[in-house]
Amino acid sequence: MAPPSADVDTAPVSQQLPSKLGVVSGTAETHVSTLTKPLVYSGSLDEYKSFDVTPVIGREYPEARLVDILKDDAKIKDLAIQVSQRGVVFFRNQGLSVDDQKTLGQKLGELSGKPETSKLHRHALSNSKRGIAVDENGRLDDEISVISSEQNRKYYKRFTNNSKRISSEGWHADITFEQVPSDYAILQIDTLPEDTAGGDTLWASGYEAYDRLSPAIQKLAESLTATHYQPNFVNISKEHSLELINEDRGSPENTGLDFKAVHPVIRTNPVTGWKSLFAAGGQVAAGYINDVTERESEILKSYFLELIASNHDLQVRFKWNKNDVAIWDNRSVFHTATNDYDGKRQGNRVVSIGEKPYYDPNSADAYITCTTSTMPYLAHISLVVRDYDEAIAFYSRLGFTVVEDTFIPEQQKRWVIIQPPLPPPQPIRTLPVPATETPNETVQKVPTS
Ligand SMILES: O=C(O)CCC(=O)C(=O)O
Ligand SMILES: [Fe+2]
Repeated sequence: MAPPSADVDTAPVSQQLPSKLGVVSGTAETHVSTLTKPLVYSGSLDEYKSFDVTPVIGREYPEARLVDILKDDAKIKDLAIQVSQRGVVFFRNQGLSVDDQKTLGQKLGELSGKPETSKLHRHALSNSKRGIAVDENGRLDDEISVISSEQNRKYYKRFTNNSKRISSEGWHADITFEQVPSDYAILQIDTLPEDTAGGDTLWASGYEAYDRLSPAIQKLAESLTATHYQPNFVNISKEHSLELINEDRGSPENTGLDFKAVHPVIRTNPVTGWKSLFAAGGQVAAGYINDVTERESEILKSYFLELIASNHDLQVRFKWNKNDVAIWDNRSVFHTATNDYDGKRQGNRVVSIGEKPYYDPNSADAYITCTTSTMPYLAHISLVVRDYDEAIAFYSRLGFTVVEDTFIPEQQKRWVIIQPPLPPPQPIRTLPVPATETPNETVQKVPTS
């Protein structure tokens, strides 16, 4: 691994102002989202029963059928928005066919603005060459990565029985070593270990992890990029004499056997417009934060991993039944498998390629967007009047009282505040107000000009 260096003269991402979502000024407009603003959910999925699995992350549709949603592009688009907002969405007992799973994977991205050149990912290692059938007819398909306990135990040390040292090492987002990585992933588990619990999957919110950074560290992180690196595939291919897919892995840019890519540490999700921590977990374990010292890189990586692994209140844990489906947004959540069972567990995963990751300084903090998208309370209303005294007389007849009437000499203006006769209306709010804040300024302002 090339060590990070404080001497490398690279302009921080935040200094390269985007002119359109994902377009950095002066660069070619390739592999960028076609969206010019975040998408708004239309409500088309409200006909299905659903619930938030935790306040921060995860929604479950316990009864909806994905084959029905697939018939309606408006619903697929709304599903993409739900997945991007909630991070991961669960559907029970689907039995989705391979073709339907692939169509859904491609359409989720297409209908939410992914570039035309982005298709479904072909995994360099977990592809048809490993000879695992994706259906009961023995079909082999490069656009499905089979998630197989047997394959994991064969190739990855982390999945061997004696490897449960620090399981938080498993947190990752999929295929971020690609130049153009994933937007959405769909996993359907069809085989579970018999007569035993185990094999749950956990997801953690990158939006919330970003939000837990102090403003000063947020600013620092927003100015940084990271090198994502996955050396395992080449090592495994040498050790087991395996051929890897080395070209066009779902985007013309996803080529070669480097498995190394530079992406912003904080990433904007074009569908929500929210900022998310992106450089954390397995994808940067062998990589590094750029433009800082090696030690600083290690400290930052370890703190970012701690944020997602140690905060159980930004995680959701899913217990699979046969043919359950999870759909997640690889731009804004991390996930990890749980290696706590001995039997066979298997499923099909479709990974869609999205846009080239970017950071837009004008994008929003998910917490602020979610908590202020409705007005917390109303303090003042300005009224335009012809004459102050005439207006005061009029509103006095209606029972208003004057609470302030001052002349501001610097502005040569009169400042008049009147209050309605009734007890102050209850503030309209969606959040508890800190104890120091008094929410009863329900006065009316008469304009000062
Ligand atoms: O096996 C699991 O639970 C998740 C595996 C995984 O990382 C994936 O499907 O991307
Ligand atoms: Fe994964």
